[in-house]
Amino acid sequence: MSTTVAQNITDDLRRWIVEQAESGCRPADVLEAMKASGWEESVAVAALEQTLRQRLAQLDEEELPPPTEVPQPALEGASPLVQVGGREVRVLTVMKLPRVVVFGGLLSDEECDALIELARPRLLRSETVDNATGGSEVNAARTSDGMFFDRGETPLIATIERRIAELVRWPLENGEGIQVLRYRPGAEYRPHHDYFDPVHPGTARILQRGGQRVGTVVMYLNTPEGGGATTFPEVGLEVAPVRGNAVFFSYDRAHPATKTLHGGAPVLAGEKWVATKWMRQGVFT
Ligand code: PD2
Ligand code: ZN
Repeated sequence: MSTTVAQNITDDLRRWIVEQAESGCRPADVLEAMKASGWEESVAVAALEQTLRQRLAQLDEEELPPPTEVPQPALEGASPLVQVGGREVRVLTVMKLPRVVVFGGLLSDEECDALIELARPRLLRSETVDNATGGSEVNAARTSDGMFFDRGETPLIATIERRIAELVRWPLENGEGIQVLRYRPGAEYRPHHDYFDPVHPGTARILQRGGQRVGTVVMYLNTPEGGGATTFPEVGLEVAPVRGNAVFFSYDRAHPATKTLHGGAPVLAGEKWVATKWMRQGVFT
């Protein structure tokens, strides 16, 4: 005959379990100690699991920086079409975490071609941020050529900037100048986050010009013959680069919990041209 004695998981027991775990004791050894002091195994296992899971969730919360406001496309309606600046843009894919929205037809073919021709004579080997100083450096992780337009530099640039600001409901003044990148066959942009990592010594200087980045729009200016998807490796998402389409993603804190790690997969054939608009928390100066 077996008797079941109700065994209560008290706050003291929870505290003891956390202490043991945090002093390096393995869960299996904590379990053995609990059994040795009279705990029924299934009750002890449940107490251990529940307590350690709660503690992990608590630590995660404590370590996350607070969320900030981010650009938000107007997707409240049932329609897969949004009207921006007199243009009908298609909503192709929507994801919550990471926050990703893929748009079809954000740019016309003529706008794509015009951007490429404006950028072409000004291309230089792309640089990435030098984490130590906040300056920029040539980097093997990004084997493309690129250039920046000033905000509002030409009527076409100004039109596209107004369209993006309306699409994602974020002030035009918070946008960095549009960057155009050209990838040749074999070129890629290895996975990275677009926000500036707060632990890097150079970040404070970068943040003086409008705070953190909170959103990105990558616009595809051509359709490469092979490869060149924008990838989100943590969630297995690949956005096909199709001329005129764009991928938007936002990150409400400078933290990997946003799951916005993303890259440009190697171009396998032909060239890939993109234009990127990054958005800051405040006015970009
Ligand atoms: O060209 C891309 O697909 C790509 C991928 C990752 C662009 C960027 N990041 C970027 O411009 O930040
Ligand atoms: Zn990026």
